[in-house]
Amino acid sequence: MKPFAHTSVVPSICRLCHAQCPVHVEGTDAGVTGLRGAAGNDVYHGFTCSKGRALPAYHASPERLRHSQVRAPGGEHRNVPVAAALDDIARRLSVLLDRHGPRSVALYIGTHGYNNLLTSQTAMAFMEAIGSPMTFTSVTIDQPGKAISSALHGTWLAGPPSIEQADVWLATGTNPMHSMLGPVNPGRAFGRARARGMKLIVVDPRRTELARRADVHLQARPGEDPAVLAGLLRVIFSEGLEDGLFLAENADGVDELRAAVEPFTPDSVSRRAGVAAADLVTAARLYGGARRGVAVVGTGPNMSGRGNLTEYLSKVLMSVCGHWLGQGDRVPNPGVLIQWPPRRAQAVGPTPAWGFGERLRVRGLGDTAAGLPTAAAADEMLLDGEGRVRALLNLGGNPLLAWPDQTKTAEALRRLDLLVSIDPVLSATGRLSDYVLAPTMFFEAAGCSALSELLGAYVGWGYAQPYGQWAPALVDPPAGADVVDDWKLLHGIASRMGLTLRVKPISTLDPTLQAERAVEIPPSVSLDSEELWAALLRDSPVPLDEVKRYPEGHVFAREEIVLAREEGHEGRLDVGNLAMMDELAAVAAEPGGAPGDAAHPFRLISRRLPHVHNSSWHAHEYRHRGALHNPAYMNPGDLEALGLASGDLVEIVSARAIIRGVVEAESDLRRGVVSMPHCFGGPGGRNDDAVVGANTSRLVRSDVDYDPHTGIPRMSSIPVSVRPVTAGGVGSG
Ligand SMILES: Nc1nc2c(c(=O)[nH]1)N[C@H]1C(S)=C(S)[C@@H](COP(=O)(O)OP(=O)(O)OC[C@H]3O[C@@H](n4cnc5c(=O)[nH]c(N)nc54)[C@H](O)[C@@H]3O)O[C@H]1N2
Ligand SMILES: Nc1nc2c(c(=O)[nH]1)N[C@H]1C(S)=C(S)[C@@H](COP(=O)(O)OP(=O)(O)OC[C@H]3O[C@@H](n4cnc5c(=O)[nH]c(N)nc54)[C@H](O)[C@@H]3O)O[C@H]1N2
Ligand code: SF4
Ligand SMILES: [Mo]
Repeated sequence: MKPFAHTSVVPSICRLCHAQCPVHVEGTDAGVTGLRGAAGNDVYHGFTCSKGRALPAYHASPERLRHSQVRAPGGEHRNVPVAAALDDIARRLSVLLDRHGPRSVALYIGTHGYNNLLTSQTAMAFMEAIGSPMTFTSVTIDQPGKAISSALHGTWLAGPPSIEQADVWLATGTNPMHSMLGPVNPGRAFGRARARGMKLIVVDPRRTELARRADVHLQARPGEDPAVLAGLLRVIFSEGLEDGLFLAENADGVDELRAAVEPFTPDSVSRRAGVAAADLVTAARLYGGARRGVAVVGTGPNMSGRGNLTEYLSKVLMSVCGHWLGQGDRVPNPGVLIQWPPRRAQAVGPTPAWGFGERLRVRGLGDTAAGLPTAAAADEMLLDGEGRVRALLNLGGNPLLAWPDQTKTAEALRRLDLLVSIDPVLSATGRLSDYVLAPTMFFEAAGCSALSELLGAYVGWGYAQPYGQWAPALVDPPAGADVVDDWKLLHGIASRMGLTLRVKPISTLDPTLQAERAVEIPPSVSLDSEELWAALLRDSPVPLDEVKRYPEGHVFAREEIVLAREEGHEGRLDVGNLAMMDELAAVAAEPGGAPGDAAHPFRLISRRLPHVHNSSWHAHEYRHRGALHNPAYMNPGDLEALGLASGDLVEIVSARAIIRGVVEAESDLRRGVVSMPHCFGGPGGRNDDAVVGANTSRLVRSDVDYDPHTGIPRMSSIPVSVRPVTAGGVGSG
């Protein structure tokens, strides 16, 4: 019995993005008709965005697959009963495993694989059951520097202050106002923090919605973030703003760090990054002078080269200033659905960042703290020989639009013996897939706030309170639809292969406990999704049944203060990691600041739009000048110099490819950059259409200018030139 049988407005959770906003869904038992923010919620305060408010439209969309699809020999897709699809997929996977071994089968967990924890946990259990190490995720083409820098620097068990506790916030290349990757309801959270005196520093080539609220906006050239952060550290040391006591007790490598930042004088940073030296000094004084602070890095710098170093220096800034929570401080979120390790004022020392696990066959890459390099997944499909990847399970991702180097990705996906996507629409990747398995969507499935709670593991993200919410399935799938929850599709394949899945719990982060408490699902045993959630959350600090008692979401009465360091504890942070100091020396030795080579004088940078989520659901809500394309935003001065005006069609040329874009004036951008959203492009990855947009990943090469460990190539700050499309004159990318 679904809740709409009883009432017409029901509380639930939006699951279009990681923010998981509580919402009030209007509908009947025939379907959802409307959606509002959950006014009265003490954490989100009624927040929703236009994407969330469009969920009812997505549910009803004609684009939405009501049946799984099989690709006919001619390339077109037609309906197939899900049972028949799973039979054939299981048979073909078994043949590949027999003939070519486990490495021939790879998994890619994309954004909507992650957004649904049951699915990602089940998928990892599937890979373990077949013995394949080839799991790729969007993490290594997103912000791999986060996990790498934590491994190199070590972690502070008490964690960072929340937005309610911080006296200063340094945001480098992230725009939570649009991305929602940051504190919950970022507009309100930053507004309130600013009102109580928190200082805000933003480093971004664009005057973003966050930068407009900043005390200091360092509108630096893209890719110069290591120099900017090293410059801040140098001022902090030279003015004695470091926390000497914290460093003496908890960190190694201070002398190495001091020496390594020495070349980054305010004047030299000013020259290379194009920011005023006085602003850099002001920012350093604001940051270093505060008691508790946060330094957070986003996708921009992670994709602009040297992302590990930028993320590392950002954590080092927190440690050098002793900005982490200390003994006696309030723990923002002691945990509701997730058991966090006890918060103590002590360091866990560095752990291996790379050089372990599966080796890839290209570019010397291998497993890392952030996972296997997704930028090399296409190479693993293309390169002949022992171990070639021949099948890919694509879970809620869209490789053809999202992976770097679109041309190579297309060739690789076409070469596969078997490509299976789990996706509620026929995406660009779906069109190349042998099967597209149609899952249930959003309000047809149960969900909870565990994902947002898990984001609290990262500096600057997640809940500032012990908040939890559960949302049961609200509506049935459309009449006649042949769809099931994503994880059941994977279980269906596993059952047919005779595999028992050992699905790891969500509620604990301890690997030993995860292995011990795994939920066994033998072939042909069926659980319903609510039972699986309950099993995977059975060790939660607040029992799931208690969370369910508050359908509107609830702040639970859990209080914790940071404990003292344990007697005899020896873990120390490393602020002078050798590899990072070497990389910083390499930055110091580069001239920096060059806008690109003469042939490619602009830098194309990534950005997000408030009403579009990566490649999903472009046909709804989002329109720019009546079309669905991703504008190429440029400074009006640059447009004028090129003889261009908003709405003009241009060619954007990199060393790799040419795409077409429609330029749009944006005075918030610094000159010399082109800012263009990613994950656009037409059916099958078509790029020559100013109506549906062009794919910026086509401009990227994955085998030059990549990180030697995570493999992430330059996906932002790409050297390009821009030229008008003259009538009749152009080819397409
Ligand atoms: N509305 C919306 N929300 C989303 C998404 C979406 O597509 N739409 N995507 C989701 C995903 S998958 C993720 S990972 C998160 C990402 O979340 P964020 O990292 O906050 O992403 P952006 O909002 O694109 O912010 C990146 C910023 O980096 C800047 N930038 C680009 N290059 C550089 C550089 O070299 N240096 C510096 N300092 N800045 C640079 C850009 O101008 C931009 O303002 O957002 C998530 N949320
Ligand atoms: N050049 C460049 N490239 C980039 C980026 C950039 O900034 N610049 N950003 C990178 C980042 S941060 C990321 S995370 C990746 C994104 O990489 P991906 O995750 O591979 O791409 P998405 O577009 O998010 O793919 C989401 C897919 O999930 C489907 N979907 C929507 N709802 C559901 C659902 O309920 N269930 C299921 N199963 N599927 C659903 C959508 O139809 C879509 O096909 O792209 C990366 N690529
Ligand atoms: S930010 Fe928007 S899309 Fe994301 S969960 Fe909230 S309402 Fe949904
Ligand atoms: Mo992402």
